[in-house]
Amino acid sequence: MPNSVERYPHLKQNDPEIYDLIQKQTVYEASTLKMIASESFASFSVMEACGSTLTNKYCEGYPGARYYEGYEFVDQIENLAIERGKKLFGAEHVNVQPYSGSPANQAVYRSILKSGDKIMGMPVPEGGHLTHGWKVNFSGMDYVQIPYGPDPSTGRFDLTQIRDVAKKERPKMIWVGATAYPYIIEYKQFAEIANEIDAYLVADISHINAIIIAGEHPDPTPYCDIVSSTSHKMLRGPRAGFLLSKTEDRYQQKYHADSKLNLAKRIDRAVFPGLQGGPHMHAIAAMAVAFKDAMTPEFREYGKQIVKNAKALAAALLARGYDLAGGGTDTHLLILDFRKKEFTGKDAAQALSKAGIIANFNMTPGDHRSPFITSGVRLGTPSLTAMGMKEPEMELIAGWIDRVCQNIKNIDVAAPVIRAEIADLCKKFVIPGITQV
Ligand code: DSN
Repeated sequence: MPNSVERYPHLKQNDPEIYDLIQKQTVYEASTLKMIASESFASFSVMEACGSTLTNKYCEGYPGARYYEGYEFVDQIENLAIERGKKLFGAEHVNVQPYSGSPANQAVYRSILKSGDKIMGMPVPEGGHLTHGWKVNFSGMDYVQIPYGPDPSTGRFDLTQIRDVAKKERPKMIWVGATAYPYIIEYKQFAEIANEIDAYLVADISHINAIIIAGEHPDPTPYCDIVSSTSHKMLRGPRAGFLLSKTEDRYQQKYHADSKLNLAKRIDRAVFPGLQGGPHMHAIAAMAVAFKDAMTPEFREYGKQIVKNAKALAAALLARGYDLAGGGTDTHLLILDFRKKEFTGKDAAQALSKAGIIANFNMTPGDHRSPFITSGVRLGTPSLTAMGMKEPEMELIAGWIDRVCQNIKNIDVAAPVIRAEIADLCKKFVIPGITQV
């Protein structure tokens, strides 16, 4: 077992129940295929920083302007995270304090909009995120979402139609970002649309930051007023968020003439004290570590291989007769489209899980089934790529997915065999943060 090494001796002694459950989850992750598109594997160094003594420290405020004493070293840590973030993404301003992606996005709203303003974003069933204006989220309750999404007939954005909606509705902000869109997002064209209507353009790159760093996806930073991201998912940092932005607000006179604060300062104020208290210094230190790792040639290679693997998996599934949303992928994820099958996305996700392929059911463009069962399954390659898997393994995985789908009615018989084969494959790979070498 790659993770049989005892890593948490104090925890084991003090709280065997929690220790045992962590061990079980670790063994589970090390012996199955983690294909949830928003997951990957954090390194040992990221986890060590995350589990460090920094968890004890309170230091409300920002470096050089704290409300608690004893900040000499934590200021240096936060400054390092900020400087590395600026260098990595070519950003003018970086805030590393958001507790995660949703709080980061809350701060976006609070820094540029007023309650009741119109925003354009993708509804969750179309592939957007809760915080992009979905009705059950604060963003859909306090702001008015003008929805857009991929064209059901192509699975891709129709920029002419999006421009028409934007010009008619004139939202004050446009979100560009997705959780289930397998294609390239053309920030330059979105920026042209935003410019025509004096709207802020905000990218949420949580899902795709590593492939942007690797040069496999267009870079939003030159085109967007703000870029929001998580630092977990494919970036392989801690569960936290960060915001990149321009320093000055190009719409200061139009929308914020009453404020003496520029965009960067308004973002900082929105995060603290607007929404949050003490920054999570353990997460900020781990984010600095992840930013450093992301500057290496190995990380760029990982980003490139994520896309190669997704394309190889897509090709292998198409070759076996499966439909994919939009017909393929340009990114880290693909959506199996089971609209023509008698089984649902949920049936398939549950059957895959029994066989050791862990993914999630997901709406597919043009879906006729409800979001609670769907006709799609979202598959991602970041975790497999972090383990070192390449095109030959994608071929094997497509074969296992096919066997699961062919045996969905007697999955309880088929699953244990497939699961054992998958566990055997996983043993051949070094899993970051799990395999001790
Ligand atoms: N829950 C994440 C995802 O799976 O895409 C987004 O925050």
